[in-house]
Amino acid sequence: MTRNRTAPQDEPSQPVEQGRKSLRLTDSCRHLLLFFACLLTLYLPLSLPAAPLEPTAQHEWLAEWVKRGEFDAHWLNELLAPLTPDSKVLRLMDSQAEAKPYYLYRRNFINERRIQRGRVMMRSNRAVLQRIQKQFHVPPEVVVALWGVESHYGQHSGSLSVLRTLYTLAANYPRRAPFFQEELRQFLLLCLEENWDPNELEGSYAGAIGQMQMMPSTMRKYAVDFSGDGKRDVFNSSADVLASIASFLAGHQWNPEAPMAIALNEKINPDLSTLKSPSLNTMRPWQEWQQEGINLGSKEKFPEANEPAALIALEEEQGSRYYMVFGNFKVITQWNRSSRFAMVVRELADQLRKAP
Ligand SMILES: [Ca+2]
Repeated sequence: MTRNRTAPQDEPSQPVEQGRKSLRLTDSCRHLLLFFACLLTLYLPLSLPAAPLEPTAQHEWLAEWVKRGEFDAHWLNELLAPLTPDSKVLRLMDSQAEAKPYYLYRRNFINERRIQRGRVMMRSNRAVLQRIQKQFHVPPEVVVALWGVESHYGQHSGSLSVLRTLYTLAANYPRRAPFFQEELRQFLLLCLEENWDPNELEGSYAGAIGQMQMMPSTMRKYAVDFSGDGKRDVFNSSADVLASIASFLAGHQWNPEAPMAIALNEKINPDLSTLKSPSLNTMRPWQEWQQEGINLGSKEKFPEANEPAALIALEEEQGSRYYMVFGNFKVITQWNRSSRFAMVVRELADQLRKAP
């Protein structure tokens, strides 16, 4: 009964086996069933689906893409009309982890398993990482750390349909709809350019794709073919994945001479809690911090006088821990806005650099 009510009326809604059984029904039974079906139609009008509107007619933004000549209306409608919103995606978007204190957040990423596998990956990709470093001027351990944090080195790249996820968020998540509408557009353009089947690709609940979990717009801009086969295969080729990460970092002005972050020793510094930067957008040249008495202790890599710097605090079990963070730290926050994210990338990279 439920099946009949939700199925379009002009289509056979019975699975094959049930269909076979119905062949044995007598004519009078069939008429009786038809009668009851008509009654249901009369008394339960609200439960019947409205005639489905074509997506390009339903959503102005889709119509606009067609008007601009970016997509064929028929192609879009065929792709999008069968999709239903994915409630799991909406639930996950709304339940995004409240900002956990750093020491709890870190546990998900900095653990023996991820460090050991990262070291194996550093070794098994050594040659390609050297070529990448030569071309993009970014350190291998940072590239591999981002790969490790994003997908455990390609082991977990998400298993949700990218198309359905992005359409769900573009059409049913008002808080960030314009953002996801643009990501859906970029995804569809990518599919056309790369000859990908939009229905085939899987990704995260936010629509991030590939082993480095880039959003489609970022991927379209920064992904590269480094294996030389002419395809940006961010799903299977570790050379393409690693070079794409490096291409992003280089594109955001990674400075190979500068540090990312340096933890501050409170015993040799002024009261750090009063000096904290309001945000990473208010970085000041390192020399201004020096003039305020900030002491980095003895470190291998000192920043240049004009290196942009900010003072941040992350929560440890014993209380706040303070760091001077520099331009490269901000580059990582262009990948993911969270300072905690940038700091786990830096910690994992440190562990990988020390690799035996
Ligand atoms: Ca390739």
